[in-house]
Amino acid sequence: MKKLTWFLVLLIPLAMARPGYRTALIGQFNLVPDTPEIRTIGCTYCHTNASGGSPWNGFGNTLRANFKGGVTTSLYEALKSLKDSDGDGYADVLEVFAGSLPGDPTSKPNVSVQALEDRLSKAGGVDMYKPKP
Ligand SMILES: [Ca+2]
Repeated sequence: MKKLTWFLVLLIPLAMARPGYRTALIGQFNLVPDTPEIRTIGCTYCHTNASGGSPWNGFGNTLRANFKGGVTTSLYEALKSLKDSDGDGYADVLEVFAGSLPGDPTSKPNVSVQALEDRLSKAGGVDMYKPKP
């Protein structure tokens, strides 16, 4: 029983801290918030494991490398860098815009880079992901 108590004491703060990053991304990406049945963004958006934690995928490492002023600022800076974190040929910002996973090379948009760049530009460009005041 004592081990279980310590496990819960350690687990609860971890479980409560990480959803804040996830919900920040949902807001910044202008996505539909989670419902009790559906998670809009899973932990594998930035982590290799479905339950989060270390290690991070390429996009998660890009965010971590830009982590200066909080998750929303680091996200915006990462997207502005036009990096292709998973090396699938699509810049992270294009994958965020298209709804594919910027840290998973098996997940990529099924339209051309040029078509996505044109659509992103018409939608407001990377500034549409600028942190909200
Ligand atoms: Ca991808």
